[in-house]
Amino acid sequence: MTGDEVRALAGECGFELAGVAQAVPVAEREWYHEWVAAGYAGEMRYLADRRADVRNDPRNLLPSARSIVCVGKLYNAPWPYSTQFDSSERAWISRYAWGGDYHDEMRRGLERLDALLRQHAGAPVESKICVDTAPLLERSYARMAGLGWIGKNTCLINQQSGSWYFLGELLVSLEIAPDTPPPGRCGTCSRCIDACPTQAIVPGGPEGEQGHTVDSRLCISYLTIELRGAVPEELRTAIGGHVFGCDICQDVCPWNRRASATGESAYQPRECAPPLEKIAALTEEEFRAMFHGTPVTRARYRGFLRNVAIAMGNRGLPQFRAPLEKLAASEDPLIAEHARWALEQLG
Ligand code: B12
Ligand code: SF4
Ligand code: SF4
Repeated sequence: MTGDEVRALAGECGFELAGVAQAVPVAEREWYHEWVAAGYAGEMRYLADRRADVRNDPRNLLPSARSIVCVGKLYNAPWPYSTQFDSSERAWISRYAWGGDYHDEMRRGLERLDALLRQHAGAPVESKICVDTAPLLERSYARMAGLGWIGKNTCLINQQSGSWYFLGELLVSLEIAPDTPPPGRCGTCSRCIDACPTQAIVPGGPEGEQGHTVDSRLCISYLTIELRGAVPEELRTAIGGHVFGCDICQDVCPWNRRASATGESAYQPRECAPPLEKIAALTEEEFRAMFHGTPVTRARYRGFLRNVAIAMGNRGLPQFRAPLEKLAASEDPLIAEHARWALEQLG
């Protein structure tokens, strides 16, 4: 079977990008451990526990694996970039979370691809599907499979269509000719580094101090999605109106200027900039109903209200005083403390 045949089958399953990498360790696996040792994973324990070593070799996930079919699913929608958006009354949700949760949708597509590959191979095949949560260096294998290069913002960027892609993999026991990784095309550009509000893109990477990496502890995406406790005070102002995730380092990337957009119903956006007063008043049930089936639920109710309080403090409108006073009276000390901080910002 050839890479082109795999790409044709992946296209039938709705994946815009596909390629093949060998199921062997990648050279930069060492860097992953240095990244964790430097503390850059913050409190994301799933990156640092026993699963860290599983990442060294994809055969730890499927011992018979010979090839990794890597796919990319475009999620961009023809709505504005956060850097073009200006409304003090509204919050901002990052692009990947505007529609339904991608994990289930990607898995369904990969199950179809698995079935097609089996038919095509005409022989018994062992396989394993991975999407995001598996201990696999997804960006590394996607690069090896020719899907794109790793930008200074650490995202996988495709030369033709940008970086608004979810990644997924099908580990298979089939031997398929691997694709070739493309060259890096960032050149002397440093827009993402300059635009990051928290200076989270720091020197480092498999190529040493000349390269770039993300210190999650500073990244708004981590602070608003993954961090469960208090957001360090010195970082709160830079979060601006973000209440879930951040896209600034991709919004400013020249390779996303002409990024393609998806027309598929499963990835259609529902909500990108909800009014802050509305989301500050949500009960837990209303929060679940509003964001049901979207990635936003990952922040959990209390984390979300913590983020909303920060965003209100940063937007600074006088009409936020009353809703913030309500949040400051919350029984949850996390929400109450962030709301008190926000009230101080209103002056
Ligand atoms: C933990 C995690 C995060 C953390 C840490 C991010 C980070 N940059 O490391 C936080 C919470 C901050 C985060 C944020 C986001 N994430 Co995230 N995240 C992950 C997760 C679960 C693990 C990533 C990881 O291992 N990080 C550790 C570092 C060391 O690894 P890495 O960045 O993957 O880098 C490896 C390679 O790229 C390679 N490499 C790095 N630099 C270079 C340079 C060269 C020259 C070469 C050759 C190789 C190379 O070496 C590294 C391994 O040692 C992956 C899913 C997965 N299983 O991989 C999704 C994933 C990376 N996230 C994804 C997305 C969409 C996001 C956000 C856009 C979400 C948002 N809007 O808020 C942001 C983007 C922020 C950013 N600039 O990275 C997508 C990325 C898609 C893409 N096009 O790249 C992934 C792949 C999920 C998926 N299945 O689609 N994420
Ligand atoms: S996602 Fe936002 S905070 Fe994180 S590195 Fe990119 S610009 Fe910086
Ligand atoms: S903004 Fe520039 S440096 Fe950053 S990823 Fe895009 S091309 Fe590379």
